[in-house]
Amino acid sequence: MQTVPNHQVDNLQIEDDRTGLSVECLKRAFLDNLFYVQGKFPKIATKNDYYMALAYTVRDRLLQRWINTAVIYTDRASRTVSYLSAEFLMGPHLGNNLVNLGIYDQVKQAVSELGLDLEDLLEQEEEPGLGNGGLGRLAACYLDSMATLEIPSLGYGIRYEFGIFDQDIRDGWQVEITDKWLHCGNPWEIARPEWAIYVRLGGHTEAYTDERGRYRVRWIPFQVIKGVPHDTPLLGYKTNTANTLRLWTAEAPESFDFAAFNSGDYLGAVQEKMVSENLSKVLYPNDDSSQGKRLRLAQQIFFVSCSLQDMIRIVFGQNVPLEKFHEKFVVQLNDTHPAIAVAELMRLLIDEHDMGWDQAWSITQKSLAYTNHTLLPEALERWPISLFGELLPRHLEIIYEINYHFLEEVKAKFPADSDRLRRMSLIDESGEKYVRMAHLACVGSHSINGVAALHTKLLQQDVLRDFYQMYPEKFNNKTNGVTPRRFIVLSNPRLTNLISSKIGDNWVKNLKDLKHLEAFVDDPEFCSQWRSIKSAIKQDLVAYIQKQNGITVNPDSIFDIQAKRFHEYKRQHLNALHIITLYNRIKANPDIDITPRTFIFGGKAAPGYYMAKLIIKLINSIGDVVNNDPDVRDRLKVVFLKNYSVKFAQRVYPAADLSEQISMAGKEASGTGNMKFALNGALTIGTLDGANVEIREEVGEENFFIFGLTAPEVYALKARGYRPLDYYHSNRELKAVIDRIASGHFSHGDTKLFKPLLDSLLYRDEYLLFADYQAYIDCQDYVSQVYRDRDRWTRMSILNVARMGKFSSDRSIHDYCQDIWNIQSVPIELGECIQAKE
Ligand code: CBF
Repeated sequence: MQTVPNHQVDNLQIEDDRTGLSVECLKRAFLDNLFYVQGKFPKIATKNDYYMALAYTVRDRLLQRWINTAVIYTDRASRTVSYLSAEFLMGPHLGNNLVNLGIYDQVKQAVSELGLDLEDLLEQEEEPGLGNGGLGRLAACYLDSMATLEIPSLGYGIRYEFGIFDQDIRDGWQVEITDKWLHCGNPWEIARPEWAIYVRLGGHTEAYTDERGRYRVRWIPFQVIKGVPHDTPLLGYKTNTANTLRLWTAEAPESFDFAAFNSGDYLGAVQEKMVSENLSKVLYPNDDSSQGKRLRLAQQIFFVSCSLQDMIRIVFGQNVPLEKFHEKFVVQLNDTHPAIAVAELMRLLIDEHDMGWDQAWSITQKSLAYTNHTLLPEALERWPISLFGELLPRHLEIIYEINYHFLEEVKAKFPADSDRLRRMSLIDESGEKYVRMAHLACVGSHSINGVAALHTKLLQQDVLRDFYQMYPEKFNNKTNGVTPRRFIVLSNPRLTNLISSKIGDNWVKNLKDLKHLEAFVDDPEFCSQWRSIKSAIKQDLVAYIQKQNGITVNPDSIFDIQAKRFHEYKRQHLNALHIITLYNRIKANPDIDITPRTFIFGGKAAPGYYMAKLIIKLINSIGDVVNNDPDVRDRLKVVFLKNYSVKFAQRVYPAADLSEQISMAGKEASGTGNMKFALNGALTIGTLDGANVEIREEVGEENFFIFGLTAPEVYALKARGYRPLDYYHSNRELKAVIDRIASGHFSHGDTKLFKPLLDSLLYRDEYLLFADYQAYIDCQDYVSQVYRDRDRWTRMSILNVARMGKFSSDRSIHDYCQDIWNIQSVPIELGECIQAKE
């Protein structure tokens, strides 16, 4: 029997080059990886070679923990969370792993002694942009927290070859460029072709009677796709737990290639391969909208089927009877993208594993739980029946049967209510027929949660009201959270050090401990240190902006930042109306006393979302005029930072004075950027939407700039009949702003360019910008006034940070564990012998 040594021999500490953490050992390991993995030596090594050598050095240290974790989970057949998500926006791995391993400083010293700069190497990493925004980033925060809380978990998703597009700005317009995150290789993952899984698509079904005389259905597919898992270890913060992110790549099964090759159809075989590989080629770049595309449905069944089959393989591997699937796994569905899991798990249990309907249904419901992330009707996924049946004929039959049983239940609970049956059915029959994925998820899960208190309430009252009345016990709220490791410790080391110097570093794992900072809010020295840190970080951003955009920014101005996806409901254009209001005031009175501001924007628009792209163009056009108008005299600057990403976000959040969270109330499910800004000491200007409501409750209303209509007021105004033109005619400043845009002032005299945007505001204004305009401007004037009182602002900033403890993703995960998953932590000890099979 072979054993892996635990490096402790007769009290003599021997450092293994793959596991040791001292500076000397890290240096040796780094050079070893440079030679033997990259095949390079310093004289000819590129920056990427050095990055790769360092990444492998760090990965080796993860592997030690990963393997220990896997051994213990396997031995104990631990209950496990499977987090199914079409998106994981992980951000760069290297820095986060250094933080979680607790070796940031040693590595910095090691590479510096080798003549390299750690920041430079960190910059080198191409981040895996396998998500659009909030939903994918939330999944990544949750994986970090699960590992930190020592919760056995597997993240399952798709290894898109092309993640979210890179954004360039040309002549003020967004231009999309293909993301090539894999072009230099990915040192963090390990492919596991031996665990490949096959997924069927298309074709037809046949009924038959089995040898025991039972009615059965067989699915004869048109196409089979092979899913190959690629595993990435995810280490918790200062724990030995390293969980797994398992992403699937689509390939053509060889047997299919052979058939075509043998028949001499070489091109046909290659074509087959390309069609198969298409499935994991590209991430759909749409946030908050569903387009009913065949490829997207194929992607969903692909990763869901691979993942469920993989779980069944694990169940069998650990000698757990399949009847206990729900005891071994709880499967969290991250929005409706994986909702096909309801039908697929039923199919696997019934058709492939011979289980009866009732037992399969009970296991399915007990295993699955559904998180809803949006109230936008256009984002609720529905698939045309024709498309669905063509791609997934067997699943459609199963859904019809689930629907039959479900509607019987509804009839029993609400007799003689045919309208309710129509509303709740899994099939929308109001026109062309559709499968409603949110309904499928609700019926097939034992838990349904929203992502902020207001969002959950609105789900219960509106979007999922019928389901709430049917199954009130399934509904619960789980307010989102963010990981303090990436979003303070890694991205804001200066603030981290200051905080830890006062209250110790327990807060990194127990974010509520930040409340101890309140004791220092009246300490002038602490306040001055707080201010100096913000100011130094702002200086760094000033330099970055100068380099990136060639714009000179005043570091003492208010850094007023809106960084998020571009969408009309998020109202970046309301922010633009404020900029023009200030600009108009300066033009009318050039000597007016205005608190200097730098307006910073970042974010991508879905490539097909014309209005969002026009808003980007408007902001850049305003910048061109305002930044170059001598009357403005550097009091206002408008900066659009291109290509918003996790890496970029880490640079921007710490530098913000003011965080813009100004969506129309009732539209933003939660938001998580709002949490990251506030954790870094920015004050928020926001509506009572999503998690803003809870942030304000926590930090205190006197430390939060609130404005605008509430969700009930929004509904009431719309119900009364909203007329944006009335606001335009009756508000002098608003009219001047709109007229200035319409005059072509920001478009070189072109009066047509922004007309579609202006028309949509003047004649529809679906997101009530005009109704909220005056409240927003008044609130912004108040912000400018408060900012001039530096002591007051600093105090508010400290209190914001001190009171943000609730918004750690550790708290969210703790709540999921208690209320939905019923799962306990499994601590991992290092140094246990790993025994090879005899
Ligand atoms: O819950 C995470 C985030 O998800 C979204 O980004 C989404 O894609 N539906 C929402 O728009 C956010 O409000 C939410 O924070």
